[in-house]
Amino acid sequence: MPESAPKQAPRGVVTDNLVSLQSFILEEEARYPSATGEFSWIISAISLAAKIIAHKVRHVRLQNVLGEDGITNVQGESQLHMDVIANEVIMRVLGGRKSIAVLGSEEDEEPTILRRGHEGGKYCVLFDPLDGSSNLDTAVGVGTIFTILRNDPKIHGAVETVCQPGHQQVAAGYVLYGSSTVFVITTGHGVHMFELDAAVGSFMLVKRDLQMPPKKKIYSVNEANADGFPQGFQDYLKWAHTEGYSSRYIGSMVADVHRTLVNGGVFLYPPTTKHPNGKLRLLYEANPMSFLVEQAGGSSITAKGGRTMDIQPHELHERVALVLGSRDEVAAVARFVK
Ligand code: AHM
Ligand code: MG
Repeated sequence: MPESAPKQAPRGVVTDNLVSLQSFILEEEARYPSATGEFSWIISAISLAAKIIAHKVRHVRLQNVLGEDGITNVQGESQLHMDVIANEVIMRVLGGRKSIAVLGSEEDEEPTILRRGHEGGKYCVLFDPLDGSSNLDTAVGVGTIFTILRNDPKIHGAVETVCQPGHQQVAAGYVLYGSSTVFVITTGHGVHMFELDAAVGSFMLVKRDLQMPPKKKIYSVNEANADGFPQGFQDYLKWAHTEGYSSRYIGSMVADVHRTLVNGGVFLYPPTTKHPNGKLRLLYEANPMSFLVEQAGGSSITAKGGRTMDIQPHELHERVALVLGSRDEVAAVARFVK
């Protein structure tokens, strides 16, 4: 038999040692000699919450937690049992971390101050505990989105504290409870992906420094709303139809953005008749996803064409119309919406 060339691992697949999320974050922190380890405690809390939520999501029927809770949240949307459970899990797990100053959730009207700066509160964590939860009854992928901000001890109000533009994020990520459970994170040094090994109980590194393709003819949008989109978005879609684009839309942001991050393409939630300012929330949906996409080589703009992460927020639940994805695809949309 002729000697064949050694088999190459597929591009992007990690071939080095097994690394857990915990050790990866400790490694990252070691870049900063002054780091105290408090940040890695927060990530470890988020990963613990994610494991608990992943377990719940996988047993929603057996545990009889599908359906509505009978409560309407601040967005005017009825909360599902799983929204409430996921929120409580994250609140309880993060509540014990001594460096967290403020927690803010999609499910709660106001951010909660846990401790002030002089009591050791260094960071704020904002999150959407279970995005896309209305898809749970059809077993579609759902997710948790989070962002970590610094706490400025000079600012006293909780809302003012968390209303920071996206470019100030310290870290951001999401957990996708899909056919596998993946944890995707950036601390501003690339995007890294971990997969939950449920038997071991750890998120393990599967892709270091994920870079998204600069172009891919896929758009992801709720096209049924197209008649209510501003003209530029309608023109973009007409153009994309003539250019041979494919359409992929799950209706669960974490799943749609994850596909866009891995395969390339563009994800859009433009202004609609029902949501003239867009539907997605700036602080805990759009900004964390924009940070990840930019770190993976893509870009993220608003319906007005500016960088999403440069918007100065004014309230916790502020909405924004959003376009994010592969660099060239976002640029193609920008040509029409300007
Ligand atoms: P939610 O936070 O109430 O779950 O809503 C956000 C979800 C996103 O996951 C998804 O991108 C979007 O709503 C889908 O909206 P639509 O059904 O209007 O297309
Ligand atoms: Mg949401």
